[in-house]
Amino acid sequence: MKRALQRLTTGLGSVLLLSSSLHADSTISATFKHAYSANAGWLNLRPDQPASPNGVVFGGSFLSGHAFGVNVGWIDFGDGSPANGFAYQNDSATDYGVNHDGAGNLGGMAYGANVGWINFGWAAPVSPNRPRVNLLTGAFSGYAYSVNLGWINLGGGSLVTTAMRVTDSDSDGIDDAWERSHFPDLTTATAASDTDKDGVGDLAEYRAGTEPDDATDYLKVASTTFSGGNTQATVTFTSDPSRLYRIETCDDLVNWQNSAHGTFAPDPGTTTTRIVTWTGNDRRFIRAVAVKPLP
Ligand SMILES: [Ca+2]
Ligand SMILES: [Ca+2]
Ligand SMILES: [Ca+2]
Repeated sequence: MKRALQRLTTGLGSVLLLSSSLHADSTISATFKHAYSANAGWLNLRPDQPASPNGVVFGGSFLSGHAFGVNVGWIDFGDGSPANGFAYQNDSATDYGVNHDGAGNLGGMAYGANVGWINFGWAAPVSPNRPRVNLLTGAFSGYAYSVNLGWINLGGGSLVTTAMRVTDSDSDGIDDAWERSHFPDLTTATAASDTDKDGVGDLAEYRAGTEPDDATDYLKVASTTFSGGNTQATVTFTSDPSRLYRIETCDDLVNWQNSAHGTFAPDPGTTTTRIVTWTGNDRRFIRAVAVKPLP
């Protein structure tokens, strides 16, 4: 009798542990490093080549570092130390900068001594002109706005980040900013803890972008419909816009193979559906795997 099974596994070591240093190089591409303002000309987000200790760093929930324009001087994207540990409040001269909502949408403010504030949070995330970063490619798009400079174009393919850098000072595999946004400190969540006791550890919930304090929220296959004589399945799994995904299959629970979809961005909303096909064996295990973007 033909048999097909489904199985879900979260995370599964698919996320690289990232380290940081106090003088880390910019994450901006050495080639695609420019935004453009009709009034200010090119703005370089990776100045001081080839190393760029002052350049912009794209992080999991905030940005830091500086851009430089010949006509406008330095522009500060934030000092990398938001007061609450995960997002600049932009309510004081010591707590300002550009934020990232985790799903690629930018917000908050940059500041230049010669040009004043530059607003990244002027539009709703659904706006096609909202400043954002494509989590699959690292490409920026949309516009920031400055009263003194007007629109600053981040798109057109001239600005790319090659990484999303996070800080993990307690070496538990979990981005410190994510820990501080969900817990009162860095010691509550560990590589072994499961705060909401839903059977998925806090580390795996971080990798999957699910809520570690909501027992109903974790990465799971919601439905699997088999067809084509058990050589095809339509798989629907819960997904979060802050993560990328793979669908993997195997017939022995050991040698998992990525599907032809590769690594892909989720559908809009809270679930994602893909059709996977296979040949050669009538027994097939299927799992969805969350992947941190731009490792
Ligand atoms: Ca940590
Ligand atoms: Ca949990
Ligand atoms: Ca949970």
